[in-house]
Amino acid sequence: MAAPSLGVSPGPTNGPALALGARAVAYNGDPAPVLAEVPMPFRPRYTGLIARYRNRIPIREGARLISLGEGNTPLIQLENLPRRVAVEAEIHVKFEGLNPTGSFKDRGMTVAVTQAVDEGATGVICASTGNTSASAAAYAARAGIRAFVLIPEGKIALGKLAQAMVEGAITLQIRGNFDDGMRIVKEVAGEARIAIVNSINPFRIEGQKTAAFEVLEELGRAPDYHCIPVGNAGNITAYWKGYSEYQQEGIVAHRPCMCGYQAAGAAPFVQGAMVDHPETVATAIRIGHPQSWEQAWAVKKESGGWFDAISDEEILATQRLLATTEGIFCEPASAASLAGALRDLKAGRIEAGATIVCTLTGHGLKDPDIAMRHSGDVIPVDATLEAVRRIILDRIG
Ligand code: AN7
Repeated sequence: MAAPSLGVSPGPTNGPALALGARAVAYNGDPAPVLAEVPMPFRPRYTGLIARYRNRIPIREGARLISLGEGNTPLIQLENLPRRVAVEAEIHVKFEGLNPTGSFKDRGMTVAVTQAVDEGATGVICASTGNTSASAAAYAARAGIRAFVLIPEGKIALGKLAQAMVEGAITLQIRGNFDDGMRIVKEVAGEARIAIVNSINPFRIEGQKTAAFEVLEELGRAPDYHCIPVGNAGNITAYWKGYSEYQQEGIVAHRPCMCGYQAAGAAPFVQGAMVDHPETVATAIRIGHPQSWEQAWAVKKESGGWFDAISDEEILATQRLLATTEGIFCEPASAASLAGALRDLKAGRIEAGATIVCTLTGHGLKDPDIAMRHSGDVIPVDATLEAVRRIILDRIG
């Protein structure tokens, strides 16, 4: 029997599965090669964090897992940026923008929605500055249940709004801010078989703690400092739970010092009191009444860490710096973690030589408008070789 003709000449290897250094095994009608004898580039399929951490997440055995392959995000060591700003430290960023819907919320949402479906809920509801609603909408769609999301009037990144709408969530834009929405969600949720999937849902925290597991597994130890943006303070609470579990089980010896950074106009943890009219360009963390208030103070105390405020200018400058020096595009709220780390390194509050992990909570593509407002302009040019060549040569000499 002749090999089927695909219109290409048969190469030394046939098919991508054998392409990685396997010796030529022409598959031209001869009996199939014995697979075990061929070095195979296969690996186990990654199917999301509940499957990965099955015995560490309190989901009933046999429950239907609602997953989009979340988690397993890269921990990227910064190579150029520390030198550029003259700080001496080993800085890694945990790029949570590479989750399925583009933010860390997916880690919590897979667990919260799995649990909700297992309990027989026919819908989920949340208040959101954007990312939670995008994630809730996606996981509800995956589960085949309804999502209701309450978002603030204006002040939501377009990408996040698009996600919620395209993913079929019933999207309510309330005349108020996130804190107003959160209050209403808590009141209304009791009236239907509908689960709240904000981070006050403990299953959200159970999912989000896995990011700390991944950091510890890849570094082989705890970082000295973990820097993280803080809005409702669910995520800082979750990381601390993850770090604490691995330490209590003796998998690692230490836990990091936790440093939480808020936008200056929305910084209740820095002021030590709730803020009634939060304002910041980082709309994700435009939150004045954090839901995990007590928990976050406990994290600060137990870890020996601190909270600090970052101005909008510093947030945007750091977002740009990270993008231009390392090619990593995070959303404004995420840049608060790195901005804080850099400032505290320069001030000596974090010692030179420290190992630091910064969580980049969301992807820059969520909110391109704001980032583009502060980047260079496009250059209009005639469609001629000479015009284009001149511009290139002017810039690379
Ligand atoms: C990119 O989506 O609260 O301190 O409603 O989207 O755990 O609240 C988003 C929060 C940081 C703060 N970075 O995390 C919501 C919402 C990004 C975020 C935070 C959020 P928490």
